[in-house]
Amino acid sequence: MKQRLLFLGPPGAGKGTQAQRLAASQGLLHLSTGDLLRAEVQAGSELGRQVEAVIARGELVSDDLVLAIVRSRLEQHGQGWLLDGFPRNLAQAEALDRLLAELDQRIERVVLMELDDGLLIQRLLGRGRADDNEQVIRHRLEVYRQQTTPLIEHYRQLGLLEAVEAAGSVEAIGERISALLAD
Ligand code: B4P
Repeated sequence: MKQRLLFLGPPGAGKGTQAQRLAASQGLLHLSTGDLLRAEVQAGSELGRQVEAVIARGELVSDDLVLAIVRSRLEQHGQGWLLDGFPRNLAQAEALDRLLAELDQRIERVVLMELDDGLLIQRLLGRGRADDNEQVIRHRLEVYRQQTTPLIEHYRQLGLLEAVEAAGSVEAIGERISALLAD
């Protein structure tokens, strides 16, 4: 099974949910930039306060900060990993390509989770995190369309992309993803 993975998709598609399950069952490092940024907020540092304001608006946190977080984790970890919610724009994807070349590692598969806006909004409103109100969700979807969707073409051209329908039960979607990673 593929060991170096990237999960891509709109907010609420279930990247975190599936990434956590798969990483636990396969012993992969689960690297969620969203979780790491929220941990910084929880820590209550000055940096955390800045991050909190950006997340609350539904914007992206600065590339430099996110890259520093990812670099420190990947440098400490030579085994399999699953990147969830990173990269989120082309600059981050290009920086990741450079970082992986430096570490002599490469992405083996990119899983694109696809879901209609109606279901995305429903799921996020149900989750009820601080940045899950309808106005901010709509802005996050817009940011996704403008900044993150160019990555679909980037990874398609590299021959790494596999799309999966993200509607259905958590288990059913998990089975679809495992089937894509089997060889
Ligand atoms: P993230 O933490 O990445 O969160 P997300 O995209 O909103 O959610 P995800 O797709 O992981 O959905 P989940 O499994 O939780 O980003 C939050 C913010 O952090 C961003 O807006 C940005 O500000 C910042 N950020 C993160 N990474 C960044 C980066 N690289 N650069 C800059 N800024 C960055 O599922 C959603 C809900 O659906 C849950 O309640 C779940 O239980 C439910 N669900 C999941 N699967 C389901 C299913 N099959 N059926 C029904 N419900 C389901």
